Amino acid sequence: MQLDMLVVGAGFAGIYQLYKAREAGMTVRVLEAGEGVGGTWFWNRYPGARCDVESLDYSYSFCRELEEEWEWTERYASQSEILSYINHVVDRFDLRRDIQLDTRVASAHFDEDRALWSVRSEDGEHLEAKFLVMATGQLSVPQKPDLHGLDDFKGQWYHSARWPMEGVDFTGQRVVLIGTGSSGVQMTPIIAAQASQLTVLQRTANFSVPAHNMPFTPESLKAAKARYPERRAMGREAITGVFLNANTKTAAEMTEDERIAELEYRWKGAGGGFRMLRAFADLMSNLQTNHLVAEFARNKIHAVVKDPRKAEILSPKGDLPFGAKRLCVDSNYYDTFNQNHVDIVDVAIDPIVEATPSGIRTQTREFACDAIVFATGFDAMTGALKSIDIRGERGISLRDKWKDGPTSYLGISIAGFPNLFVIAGPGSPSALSNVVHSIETHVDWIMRLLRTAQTRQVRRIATLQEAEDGWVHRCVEEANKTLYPKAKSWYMGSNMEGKPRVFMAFVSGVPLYRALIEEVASNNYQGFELA
Ligand code: N01
Repeated sequence: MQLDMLVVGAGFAGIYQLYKAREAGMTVRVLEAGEGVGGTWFWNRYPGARCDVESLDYSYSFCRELEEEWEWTERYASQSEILSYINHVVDRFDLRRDIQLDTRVASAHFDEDRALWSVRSEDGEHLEAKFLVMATGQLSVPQKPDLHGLDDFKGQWYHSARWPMEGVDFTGQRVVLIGTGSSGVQMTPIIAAQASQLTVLQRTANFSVPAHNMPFTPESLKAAKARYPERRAMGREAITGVFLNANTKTAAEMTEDERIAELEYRWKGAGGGFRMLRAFADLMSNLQTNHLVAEFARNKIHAVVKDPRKAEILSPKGDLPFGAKRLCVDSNYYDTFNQNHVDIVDVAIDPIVEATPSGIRTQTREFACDAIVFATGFDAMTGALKSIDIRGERGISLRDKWKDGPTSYLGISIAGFPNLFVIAGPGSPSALSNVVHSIETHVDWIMRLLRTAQTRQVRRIATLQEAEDGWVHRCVEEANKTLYPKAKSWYMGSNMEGKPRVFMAFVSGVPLYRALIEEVASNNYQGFELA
């Protein structure tokens, strides 16, 4: 079957891409590995899973009626509510008929003579399309430590991103949880409420800030919706695509009292969450300013966690800049460790050795348990794209091309891979932004490019190598102006052994990024060859 466009992935990105391509009169099909739509929100069903970007922002902005009719119940929606929302969107716009579930793409090869992408599923189905859009997500391939002895473990083990559909009841169980990123931080209080014993194994303490989640009342939701267009417009002009009331002053421009007041306001009064990252204009570029915020956050941990031993383990070390590893946003995370049956263990100093039939063994201790939970994250940014055998011009393989780290032009296209586009991929601000906003930006931009191509009867849209080199250089340059590369984070590939260490996102924010991609478009798609 030959289509105008094939889209891989039916999460937020693939669904919007389908909507826009169909609107443009294209024949489209979305191939999705899962048995339902939703991407991240389909797979990540662990206890306590919810978004840490406010739902009024972490939602599509393309349809005013959709914004009006959907009733978010909480400031930060739960996984199940977001999944219901995505399903609602799919049905409301009659998108389901072009989404093929249970279909994992194995390969995608570019046929140069016919300028067509030839795509095969793991089941052997073959499809062809003029354009291939990878909407495979940044955090979709789970990574689990290769733990010796796990097969002999007599209890059950789970990964946060492959949680059983029917849920897990930990009532009365002894649970060992490995990992203290966003997933681990969110599930800790919920598992603690059920388990008889919860031991959290932490390799690196990260910063977590209070979410201050709360239900909407009919009045508060109505009031927020009345200002929706303004809210969206302010989001578009904000560095992360969400308006967080950024302080435009550097720390040095404020007095000590003003600095503390600003931090307290953001921790509590302003509503918590990512607002902390906007506390000072130079927070992510000036180590001295960053230390102030890190110290403030460490003091907060010590104020909440009564046991000084636990508080010390939970406090991030001085070499981790605040926010350089993705900030966690929590509800009662630190307070959970005040319960006697919840403990934290520093496995950086006492490394995990193996699983045993009865639990987990570190170098010096053994933790007997009934269940092991891996909240150990993902092969981020590149994992999903590299899991598919993608071959472009002259049979060049994406896996080979990206062996030293991902390269792209504008985070959207890749030299040597004509007519292929990536939504919210490496080299774009997506990982550091409200990803739904970034997705809409990408899809809208791609669709304009495709309309131009159609008008000019272009069959092949190719990225020039020098344009890609320039973009990669620009991304590195922008990252080096900040403190982000100082952390061992998934942004850098440092969460996985053997993965190249490269900062994988465009760090300088959504408005600058949008200006740059607009400039490319208005300069006759500079950096592309339209043939
Ligand atoms: O994964 P992570 P995540 N032995 O990579 C540890 C998004 N998200 O699933 O820091 C011991 O952040 C690892 O230790 P270290 C969000 O963008 C969003 O939590 O590498 N420990 C770390 O503590 C987020 O950033 C939401 O030293 C090991 C943890 O496992 C991203 O997804 C919710 C280990 C992994 O943390 C990923 O979050 C959830 C090992 N061998 C996720 N290997 C919301 O919207 C890894 N670790 C709220």
